[in-house]
Amino acid sequence: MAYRDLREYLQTLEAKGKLRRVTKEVDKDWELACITRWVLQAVPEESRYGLLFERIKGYDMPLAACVFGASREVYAIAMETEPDQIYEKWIKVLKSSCHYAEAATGPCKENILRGDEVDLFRFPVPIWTPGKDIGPYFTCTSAITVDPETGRHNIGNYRMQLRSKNQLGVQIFDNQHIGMHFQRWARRGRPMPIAVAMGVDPAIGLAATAKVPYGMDEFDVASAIRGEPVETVKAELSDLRVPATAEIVLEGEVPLDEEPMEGPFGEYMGYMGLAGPKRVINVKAITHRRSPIFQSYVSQMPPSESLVLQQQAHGAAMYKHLVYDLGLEGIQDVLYTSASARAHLVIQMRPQFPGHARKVMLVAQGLMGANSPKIVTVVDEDIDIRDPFLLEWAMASRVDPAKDVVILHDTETTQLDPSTTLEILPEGTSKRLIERLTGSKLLIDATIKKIYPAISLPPKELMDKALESWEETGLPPIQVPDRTRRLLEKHPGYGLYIEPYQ
Ligand SMILES: Cc1cc2nc3c(=O)[nH]c(=O)nc-3n(C[C@H](O)[C@H](O)[C@H](O)COP(=O)(O)O)c2cc1C
Ligand SMILES: [Mn+2]
Repeated sequence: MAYRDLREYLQTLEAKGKLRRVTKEVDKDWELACITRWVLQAVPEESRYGLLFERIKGYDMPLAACVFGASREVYAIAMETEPDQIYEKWIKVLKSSCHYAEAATGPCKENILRGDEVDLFRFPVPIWTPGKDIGPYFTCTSAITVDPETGRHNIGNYRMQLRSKNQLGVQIFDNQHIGMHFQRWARRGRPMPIAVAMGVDPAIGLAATAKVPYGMDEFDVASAIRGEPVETVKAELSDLRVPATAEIVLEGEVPLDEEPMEGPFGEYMGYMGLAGPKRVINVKAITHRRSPIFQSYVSQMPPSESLVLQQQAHGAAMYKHLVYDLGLEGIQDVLYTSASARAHLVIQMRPQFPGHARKVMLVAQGLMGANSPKIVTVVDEDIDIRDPFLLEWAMASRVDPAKDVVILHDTETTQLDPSTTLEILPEGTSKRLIERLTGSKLLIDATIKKIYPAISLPPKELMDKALESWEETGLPPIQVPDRTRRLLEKHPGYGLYIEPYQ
């Protein structure tokens, strides 16, 4: 059953034990970020939960954080599936054709503010890296725009700086869909109409943080995730559709001629993003529900909510490209590692011929446009790619660096990766030059490529037998790790060799 809105979703999350309320009064300008940061830094992903800050000093609005992406498990609840079914569900969604619905009105219109009544300071917008960020940022922003040629909606999540009571700074890159829309409006000489929905039903939030192929109407994508049409209503100031059950909707325009400085702002790779010229949104109307809930995503230093959101959605897109679009054989699973801020992609596969793994990693590094991975590691199917310990073991024991590592020079990079961009970021660098920087790629073939010695664990049969009478040892019970279970299953026998390309 689809979630009707954020409120209904939060009830479900709480019932599943994955939402905690913070009842202490907190200061949104430093304390809220620090408490959230501690939860992300200290609570292991398996037990992580979303947060509802009930009392924010100076505001009467609660704030929900990490409620869509505290962990893979929380993401699965938001998507109404199981953690190991997320990629398959995404693939089903991208293949389906579900259309959004149009309603005359909805709860998001319970309050309508225009002109002088518009005041963005009404919302408890936190400072996410206190002491370093320029100021408060909206981070959960399903930004709705249309391609003026096709009328199809894009929904994308882009962080927005609170600049004044009616102006936001927005980071629009040319190669993101919002940037493609902006250029199309600019060619017509017209400011781009925009609506920013906040506190939406999770299907919309997950669509907005995923890289969906350009041209798909993302209200349709969100409808496919829900399995039922998203209800939309007309915006007050434009023909844009907005989600009927959103907690808050900001409406306005991106003008063609304004590019003031924005930042510094703590970025998703775990470093400060420096100040630079960015676009703005002039907010001309706000509509909101009665007693709205303010939602934020938590990005910045990993582990973060924004990385879980992108790890799942980008992982699904990469898996779809490799397995379904390109029909590459032997691929079992893919993973953007948790710490790498989607820079490191690991592919688990069953190589079927010499050069197979190398072919796959060469293809994968070039996919996903500006979001292509910087490092690709390929491992065999006996390696549990969700376990960093075993990944490191494979790299240590199956890689001869001189033969198995490929470095590609002068490849596309992201300007948010300080390792490739920092040297020319200082002031005076033109925006065009920053956007055309190149970096490099590291590809590691950590699969077995020749007759190899067998692993030095006792055979499965004997290991299992020892477990059966574990109690008699007098030792405390043990939990068999997934990685060991997998290794034993893939190497059950007594032989002294492993033969590749089976
Ligand atoms: C919290 C958060 C903040 C983000 N901020 C930006 C941003 O400012 N600019 C940007 O291009 N992408 C940003 N992203 C990534 C986009 O949401 C993501 O690339 C998405 O696919 C963009 O939508 P699009 O594919 O329709 O362009 C952010 C993601 C999250 C989770
Ligand atoms: Mn898009």
